[in-house]
Amino acid sequence: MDSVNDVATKAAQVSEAGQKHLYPPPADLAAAAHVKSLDEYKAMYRQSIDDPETFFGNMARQFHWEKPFDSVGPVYNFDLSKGPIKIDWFQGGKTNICYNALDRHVAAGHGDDVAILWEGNSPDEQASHTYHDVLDAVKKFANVLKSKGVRKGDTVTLYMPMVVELAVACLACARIGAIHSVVFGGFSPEAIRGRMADAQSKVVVTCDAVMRGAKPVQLKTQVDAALELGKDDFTVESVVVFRRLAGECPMVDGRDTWWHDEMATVTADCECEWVESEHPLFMLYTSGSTGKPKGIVHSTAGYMLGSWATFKYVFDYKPGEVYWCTADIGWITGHSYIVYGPLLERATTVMFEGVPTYPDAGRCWAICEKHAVNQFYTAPTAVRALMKAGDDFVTKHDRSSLRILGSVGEPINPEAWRWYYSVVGEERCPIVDTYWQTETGSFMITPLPGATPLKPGSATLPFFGVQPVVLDDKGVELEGEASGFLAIKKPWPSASRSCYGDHARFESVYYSMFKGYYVAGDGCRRDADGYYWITGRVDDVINVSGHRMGTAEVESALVLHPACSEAAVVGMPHEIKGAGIYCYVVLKDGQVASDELAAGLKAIVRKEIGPIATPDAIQFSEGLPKTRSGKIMRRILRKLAENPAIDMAELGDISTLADPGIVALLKDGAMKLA
Ligand code: 6R9
Repeated sequence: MDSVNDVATKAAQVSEAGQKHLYPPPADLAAAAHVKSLDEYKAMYRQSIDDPETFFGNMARQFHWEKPFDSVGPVYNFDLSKGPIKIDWFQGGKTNICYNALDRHVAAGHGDDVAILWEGNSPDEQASHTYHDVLDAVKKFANVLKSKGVRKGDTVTLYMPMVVELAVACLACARIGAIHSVVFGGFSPEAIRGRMADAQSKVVVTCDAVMRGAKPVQLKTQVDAALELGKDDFTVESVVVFRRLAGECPMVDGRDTWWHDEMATVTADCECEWVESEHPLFMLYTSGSTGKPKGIVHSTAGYMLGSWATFKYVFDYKPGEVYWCTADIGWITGHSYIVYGPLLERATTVMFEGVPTYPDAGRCWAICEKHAVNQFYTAPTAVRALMKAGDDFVTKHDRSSLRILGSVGEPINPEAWRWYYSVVGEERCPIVDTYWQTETGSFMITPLPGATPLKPGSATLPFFGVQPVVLDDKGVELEGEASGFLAIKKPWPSASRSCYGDHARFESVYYSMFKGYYVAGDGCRRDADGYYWITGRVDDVINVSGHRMGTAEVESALVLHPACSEAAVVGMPHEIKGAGIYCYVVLKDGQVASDELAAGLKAIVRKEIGPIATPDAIQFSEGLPKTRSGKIMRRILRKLAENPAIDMAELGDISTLADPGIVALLKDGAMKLA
């Protein structure tokens, strides 16, 4: 864990760079926005905190409740010393999120509105799916799941690319009260196996293969390998395979069936299963600073409220607009802001199968032009990569439909912010820099485009119902301008409820550091205007291209290599990815460092976790900087990876190391590598 001093230094750098200008909301946009001024935001925010019963109660009543809730809540305990952590919203209610995302709109006469605009990897492949079409497919697939024995409360693993069928499968699970666990399509068989062993799902939905840019990606063979690896840990009875490419695809008799064959045997009649407000909707695995990824569990009603409200207000969505989030549904951003949030608001949501650089770096802007996209939401890493490709790729496409731009995944550096704002958005479109996490389910700190003056690099102010605080090293709340740990004081509707099958872990990771608070794992600074500046993770999590990578996971993979005795992994600055993965490796006796060995170590990480975890640098070293009690001093490794030329004096106190001499050796090695 970083100290508050580290956070303060980072905070000073971040805000100094971005705070010079204030960007007020464009007047015409504000005049027509859902929230039209900072004062209006402040009044709504106040009510959301002082009277959640009325504020969230009114919002929630626009949904269909099979059984109305008795009270809004929240009933909660954030204080471990007072018993188990518990969060409970909309008690006594029964509803179904699939019904609210689809049936409700069709019943109201909007069945012909476009729900999903799918854009294929190749620019000449696209499809438009109405609410009616999606509902029909969801009912059928829900029947397929039922025919495979899936019942309320069962888990279903989805390992799929960005095809409409992935959204259909999620909603079909929700329809029957099953819990979906989407595993990102880039994860390795080992990573799939771990997630499946934890979730114990009997049914897996996957796809034969998909093209990503010019590259085919095999999915079914990865699933097969995962099932083989995990055959002693779990039993999978059915694998349903969606056919995307026409190539060879091995199928196991009695276990594997084709999506299209299954869909041909079922009817499109399928009633919703009405579930309690707190019924788990899905789990999604995310990396932490220790141990294996944890299955973050989200509830039905609270998540429904949170994903919908944030979508509507932050993207200022109006009927008929076309909204596009470039994330993959394998991450939380895709869950909340491609599938649930937009569909609950009856939006048209674009789903893109390909990559932003195929066939060229103008693809995103070509899609914006083709579908007349109004809201475009992406990650700083993509902005930086596209910025590098040059302005011509942007300016040759018509972007006049764009109204609002969004950013998520990591702090956006002011340079990328300004390019996004002036070149992509022609200084016309507010940028909503949305700070949130897998665990929070929906936006926590974010501007409202018609209300909040922007400061490049700041996620600005809390969303309705969110009470952020800045804590010092001892967990004391700091007032006014302050730097420290970002924590949340009261529950918001879409807060995660548990780690799947391990509530004790949930409590210890998020609620044990400071009693009475949810601790996010990020450092932040609050400025004199009350704006929040996120400074990045304060734990052993690296944010690579906006994706969370636990250093412990990468280390566990490295030590599986027969030549590796010990490894320590830290983040390093990376121009495009934001952070890269820097590995210090100590070899076993008799092993000799070489480029081949470095390549072998990289390969084992790819195999164990997936290509997103590929190390950017491997430094062989004699040893690691350890305290006398054997704890690795990562602070030193981080500083060296950041700047190999760093002055020894700037490394801080190294006198508590068992062997202070190791630091000079490490520095030497780092210089050679750089
Ligand atoms: C949604 C998502 C969460 C971590 C989070 C923080 C970083 C996300 C950010 C941001 C600064 C933003 N993060 N959005 N940092 N500004 N707008 O990314 O979820 O994958 O769980 O990552 O990402 O460090 O703690 P997840």
